[in-house]
Amino acid sequence: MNDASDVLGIVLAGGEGKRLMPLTADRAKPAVPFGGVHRLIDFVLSNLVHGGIRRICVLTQYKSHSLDRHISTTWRLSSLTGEYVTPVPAQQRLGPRWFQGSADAIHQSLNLVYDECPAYIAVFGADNIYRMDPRQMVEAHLKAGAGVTVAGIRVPRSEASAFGVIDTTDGTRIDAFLEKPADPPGLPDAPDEAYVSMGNYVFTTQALIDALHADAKNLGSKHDMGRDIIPAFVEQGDAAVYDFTTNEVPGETERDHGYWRDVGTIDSYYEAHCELISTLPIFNLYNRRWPILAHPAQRAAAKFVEGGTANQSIVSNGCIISGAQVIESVLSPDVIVENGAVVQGSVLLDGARVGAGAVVRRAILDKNVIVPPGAHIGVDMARDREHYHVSPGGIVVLGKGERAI
Ligand code: ADQ
Repeated sequence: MNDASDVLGIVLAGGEGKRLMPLTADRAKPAVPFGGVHRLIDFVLSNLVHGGIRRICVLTQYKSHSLDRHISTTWRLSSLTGEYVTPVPAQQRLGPRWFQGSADAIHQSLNLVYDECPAYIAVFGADNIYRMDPRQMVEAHLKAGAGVTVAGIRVPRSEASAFGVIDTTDGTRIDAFLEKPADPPGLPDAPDEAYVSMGNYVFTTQALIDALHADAKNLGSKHDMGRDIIPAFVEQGDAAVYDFTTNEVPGETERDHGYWRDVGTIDSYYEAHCELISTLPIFNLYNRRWPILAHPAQRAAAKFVEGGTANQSIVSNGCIISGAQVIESVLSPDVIVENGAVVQGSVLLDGARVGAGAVVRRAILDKNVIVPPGAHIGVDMARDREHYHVSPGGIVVLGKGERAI
């Protein structure tokens, strides 16, 4: 099947993202900026849209204002051809309660499915960094003939307790599924690796509707896709797995083939940025055949004056580097770094300002953070721990609008 027109896309974007605090203090996790000019949700939406799935509902709930604004300003598809990306806030359609879990979010939004009558539904998460052609997964779903197909990838076993772990003997049928097990089992051919769910599912529409109705009646359920819905399909022998490494995307390189990152924590968010900035990065943001779409910042181009430099770095529009050094860093639009300042190994979001002579190392500065002249961040960790949020990996984070001391 190369025609994705009979597939409705549902993007789950209502997660709170507690482990990304303070970046999620004021915005939904899928709205967190990434890679200079993107937001996390741009990755899944780019994949769906390039893959021909162009009727997309984005289910939102938690602090959704900036996410809603981003979707309605950036993701305007052609209404002439019936293509759309629409944010769907929690609406209490089934009684006076907000979404209880990701499955309840879809259950409460089934009116969208009844309106569209699609043959298949692609339910994708909103906070991962990757490229994927969803058509190939839909094809695999048709071939497997199960009610649901789950995208799977190998990750180090040490990280697998954050994911749903898949057991398959024949590589297609899922024999068992454990959501976030404390002690995830390794693979027979690679004991240090586990096969996990990417949180992307393709359902045959009626199978999803039946499963959601059954789940809604189950008083013991948390109404969560990974905890309740997928295990229910597995129990009935009706779940298949799609091996993500078989997915091929135009323009990808050997290095970024199969690249997928969950950026659910400050450390993984920071690491994923580090993977963007080397000369030959593991994830190539410059693949023009499968671009990650973004809202173009209507700003003047970045400017370097007074001997200011940036090396192994991404510098967005509107930035001014004046007599300062920026090294191994990612700068969102409108960042200003002044005379004699050094920014190294850091991620600076929109409008952050680093004053003259300041030093910023291994830090994430959220939108509009101000680092006054001469201040030091990431230099004296004991002091930083007293004043700022510091991740387990030692990354110092200043929240939106914070002023460093
Ligand atoms: P998690 O990412 O931990 O695990 P969850 O917190 O439910 O699961 O988030 C999944 C997606 O659903 C995210 O995009 C989130 O924003 C969204 N979401 C969460 N609650 C929601 C709600 N009430 N309304 C709307 N959207 C909501 C999941 C799977 C694992 C899998 C990992 C892969 O459960 O099995 O391994 O994704 O990252």
